Amino acid sequence: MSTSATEPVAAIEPPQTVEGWYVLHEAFHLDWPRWRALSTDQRHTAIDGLLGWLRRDAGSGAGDSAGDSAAYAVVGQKADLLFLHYRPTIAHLHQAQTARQRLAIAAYCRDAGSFVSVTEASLYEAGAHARAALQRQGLSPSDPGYADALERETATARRGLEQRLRQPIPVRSHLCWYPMSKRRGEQHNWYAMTLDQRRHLMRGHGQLGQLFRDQVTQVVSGAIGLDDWEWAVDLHADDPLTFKKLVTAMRYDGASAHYAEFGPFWIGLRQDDEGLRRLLS
Ligand code: 76R
Repeated sequence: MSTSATEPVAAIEPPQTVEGWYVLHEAFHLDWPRWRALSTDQRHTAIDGLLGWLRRDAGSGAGDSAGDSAAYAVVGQKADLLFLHYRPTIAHLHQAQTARQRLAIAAYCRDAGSFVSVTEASLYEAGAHARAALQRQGLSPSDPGYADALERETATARRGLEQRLRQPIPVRSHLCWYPMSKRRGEQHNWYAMTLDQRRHLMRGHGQLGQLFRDQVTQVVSGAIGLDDWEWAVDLHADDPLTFKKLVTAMRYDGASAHYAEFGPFWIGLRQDDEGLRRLLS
């Protein structure tokens, strides 16, 4: 019996993945009239508190302070400020969130949305090599111990990726982030394709992406089971036109053309301490 891309088949397997930092995007509107009504001193004290939180919480040291945090001014009316946090655990993200809620400036901020995810790389290629090696050894996916053997075969690839998934937030002046999911339609269902079919599409995706490697740093974080979309896509670039060019190119590529569903797009300008001071003073 032949199987089409839309028929569920027994051999459907999720890709193996490697995870790194947990990620929180959180956005806020500032209540400008009330904020401006504060005295200059009160405002400066509140800004110092905000900068202290970003710095204290943004150390890329070990233990509780491991990870990174960055602030962005949001362009458009979706929000005024966006904070991006990388942390070792969900509990650490929550810690950053509750510390922010206790800041003086929090009394002037209104929630404008959040997203929880974890940096992720899928092992489509390394997984395929590993499967082929196991097949040569006479192992089949139904054998006991297959999952462990697969894990061992991909160990080197995993170690390489684990480091890449725990980098600081890329220092580029512009951020474009959006949530996305893979389609589960009647005609096009990402989750009903075989691993090989998806690997083929992801190879094309990766090759296209590589053309933009110098201009954009892409951070994909997985959110299945964590939030309302399946991934967060973060693109960091110095020239915002690159976002339009890259996302347009992707729209014409098989993986996105047939299978991508998009949430709202957010554009932010990265703010250092001075930038935040200027913005809020
Ligand atoms: O990580 C790698 O370098 C390997 C190749 C690669 C993977 C596995 C890769 C490369 N991506 C991967 C996974 Mn991507 N990516 C997006 C979007 O707007 C759209 O149409 C889609 C949003 C963009 C713009 C983009 C850019 N990528 C993924 C996944 C997970 C899918 C899964 O596991 O099923 C998603 C949702 C996703 C979405 N991708 C690249 C880029 C760019 C620029 C690259 C090249 C990066 C580089 O080589 O440095």
